[in-house]
Amino acid sequence: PQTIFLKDYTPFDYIVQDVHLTFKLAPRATRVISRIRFAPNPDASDTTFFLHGEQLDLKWAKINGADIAPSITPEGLTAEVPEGAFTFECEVEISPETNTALEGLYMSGGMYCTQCEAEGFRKITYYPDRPDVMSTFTVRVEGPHPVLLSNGNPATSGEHFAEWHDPWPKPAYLFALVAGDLIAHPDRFTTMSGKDVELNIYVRKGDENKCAFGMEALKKSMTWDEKVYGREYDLDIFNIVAVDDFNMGAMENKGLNVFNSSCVLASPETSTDANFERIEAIIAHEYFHNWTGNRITCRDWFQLCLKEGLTVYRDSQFTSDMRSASVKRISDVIDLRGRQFAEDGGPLAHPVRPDRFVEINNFYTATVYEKGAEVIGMLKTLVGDADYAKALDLYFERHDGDAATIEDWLQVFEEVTGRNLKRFKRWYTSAGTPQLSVKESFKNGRYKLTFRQETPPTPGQPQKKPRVIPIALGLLDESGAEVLPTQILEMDKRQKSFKWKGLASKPVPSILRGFSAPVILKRDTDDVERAFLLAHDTDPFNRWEAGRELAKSTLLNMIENGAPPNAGYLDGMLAVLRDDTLDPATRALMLGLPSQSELTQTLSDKGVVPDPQAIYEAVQTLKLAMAQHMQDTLPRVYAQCQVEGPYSPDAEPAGKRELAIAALGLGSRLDGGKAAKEQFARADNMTLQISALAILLRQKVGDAELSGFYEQWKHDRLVMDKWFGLQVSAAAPEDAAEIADKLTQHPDFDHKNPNRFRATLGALAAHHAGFHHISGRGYTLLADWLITLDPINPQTTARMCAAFQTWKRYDLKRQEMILAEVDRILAQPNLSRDTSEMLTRIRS
Ligand code: HT7
Ligand code: ZN
Repeated sequence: PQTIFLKDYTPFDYIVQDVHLTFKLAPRATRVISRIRFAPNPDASDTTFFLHGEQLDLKWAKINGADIAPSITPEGLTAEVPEGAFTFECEVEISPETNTALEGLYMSGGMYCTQCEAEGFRKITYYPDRPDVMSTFTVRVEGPHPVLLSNGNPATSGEHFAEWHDPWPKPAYLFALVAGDLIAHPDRFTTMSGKDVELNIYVRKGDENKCAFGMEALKKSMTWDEKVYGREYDLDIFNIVAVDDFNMGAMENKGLNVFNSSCVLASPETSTDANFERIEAIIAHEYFHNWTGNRITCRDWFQLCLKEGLTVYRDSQFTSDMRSASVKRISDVIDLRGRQFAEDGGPLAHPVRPDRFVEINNFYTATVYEKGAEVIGMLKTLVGDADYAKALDLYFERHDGDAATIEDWLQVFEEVTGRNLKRFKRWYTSAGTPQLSVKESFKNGRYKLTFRQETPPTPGQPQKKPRVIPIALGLLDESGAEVLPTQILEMDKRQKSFKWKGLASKPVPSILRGFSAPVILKRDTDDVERAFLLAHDTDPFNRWEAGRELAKSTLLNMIENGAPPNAGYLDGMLAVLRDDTLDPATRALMLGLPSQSELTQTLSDKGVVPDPQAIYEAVQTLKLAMAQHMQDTLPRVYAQCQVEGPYSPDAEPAGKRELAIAALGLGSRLDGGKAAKEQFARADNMTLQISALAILLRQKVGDAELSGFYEQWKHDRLVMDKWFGLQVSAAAPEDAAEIADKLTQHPDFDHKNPNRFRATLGALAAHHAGFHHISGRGYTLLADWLITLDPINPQTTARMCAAFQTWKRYDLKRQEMILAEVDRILAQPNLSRDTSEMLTRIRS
């Protein structure tokens, strides 16, 4: 397979002036008729007329009304064209019903829908399917379906047809079409300039009572983007459609966002608090793309972080404003360390802006998205809020309608601030997580901190240059009072010292407040200082971080030295549990332990080969010790956190439920699940119901509740995904693969549905001790299913291959077992480009 390089970028030889498409829908024989006006691109050096096109059955093609006989390859079409402007027309036939890859035009639950990012439009018709080719689209959809949708504003419609016109030039990856027997949940929004916009969430019959929350989230997002970024919506209508079969979360097609139904449908009975929060964030994310992604798009797919990093950053600002900023920050960092650090530290490491790819779908990664957002957060920290706002205004003004690059993005910051961002740019071009070590000294009232940065080699990048790291720092005195409020240190060299004088005593530093940079902080410290920061730090993130570090050091000591749980940690957590000045959500986060895969990473960074079973057992032992230590307080906290009145997914009641559930989970280790059974029996919302069920399954006392849950919810696809996933994630390590295996034989298991596949096999891959159980059954089962799925859905298969990326951390036996499975998959005939690229990189 061919590798595409950033350095080889050249513009397309033609400009697309406008596009007219007609779709005559039929499940196995949809006809797509296109009329596209091209003109030579004055910026191009060549005049080859090549249009992408894959799996299309070409019926005829014309240029300026005359038949042509283009040459066709599996990748596209080449034709002789006249000089100057011309009109290209063609008709192709495609088969949506048999399109199981869920890319291009496909069918899901009887409806037609599309997914064109990144390169799916070429499966719909012949076209220059690249993001820098932008054009207006007029689309006619013909079919017997009550709802016929496309991008832009509705034009004419009649019996069995509808026409849409999108006045905003867009790349083909933002094209969308939906047709089906759908129900609208309608609403309206008045924009800041007084424009009235029609809003709809379209769903399958039966789901109409699950749209209200998503609609509120959409309106909040529209208001927020006006207030915070000055961005107004720009069409007469904004439609969202829920689809059951979808490879990712959602897609920001212009004026017609398509959502995985799990990311938009919500009701108290069927969705958890976490589901509600995620839905709100994803609706915001896709809506925010209207400016960061759609109005300003990417020149090429190497610039993906330009839209994704910025939009993730914007959606995290939104969630911080709607909910608790510190809780959001802590949750984001947990996620970043769990997913992105693992990627950055292994064979799949790549820069935030990659410089090569085989299959672009493999680069929708935590590095591009989440680290891409962190880079923007750092930029804002360095330049300050006011200059960030000015730079964004300039970015929108200068690049509206453009297909832009990271260079364009950094240029506006350079112009607004007068800074040279050459060194900062390394965050975009260099892979790997920097390790930031720090040494301190104190003498005669003078305090010095010396930082040193080192980034380990990553594939293709053996040497790393130093980057600009903003370090948010505060200093506390021995009483816990802040002697230096937060300030930003700019670490722009490999090694740099910062000094303060006139201090009465040696301060305790609070470094990297708010996790001001995505680095691994390495500091010789002890549990006494961690406990001090846990008790006193004024920065909520670092207070949580101190507790986390304490938990880690306790667990590592248990794992490596067989030590008992650390009494200081248990006391610290008891104090947290009792601390009514801390909001419940923060307390719940503080009581959480580092994930087993995070502990694995820490151990392997220290050169210790991790034993997944030993890690699992240490975590269980510590949780039991916590329960015993907190025995008297847990029931009181549980009782205090009961929420009265009707269910609300807002942050405050959700935080209370979270703490109640944490208390219940610990308490159940002592009461054999009695209180959890009671909660399950009286639960009137999914958060309480499924959390109780999870606790019971972990205690192996939940068989009756599990069957009751199935009977109650077997009609609901999204709740059944939870039922599948939970049984695997709550299993003991030795049972996880067997339970997953059995579930794949359940009549409700459908491997073609990505949600169900991920719920079951994704849960196995995420069950650290279960997946890495020494029997190797987890590896084999996952590989079997990846082999089955690859010919059906390469994108979802390839994404799940990432489960194998950490193989180098483990002992030789596990390494051999993993590699044997990787090789078994690689040996399959006709393996997709997606899966083969992922596994080849993982193996390297
Ligand atoms: N921009 C979208 C990314 C995407 C995608 C979504 C659904 C299915 C396949 C996809 N490939 C790429 C989603 C987003 O980041 O908002
Ligand atoms: Zn996005």
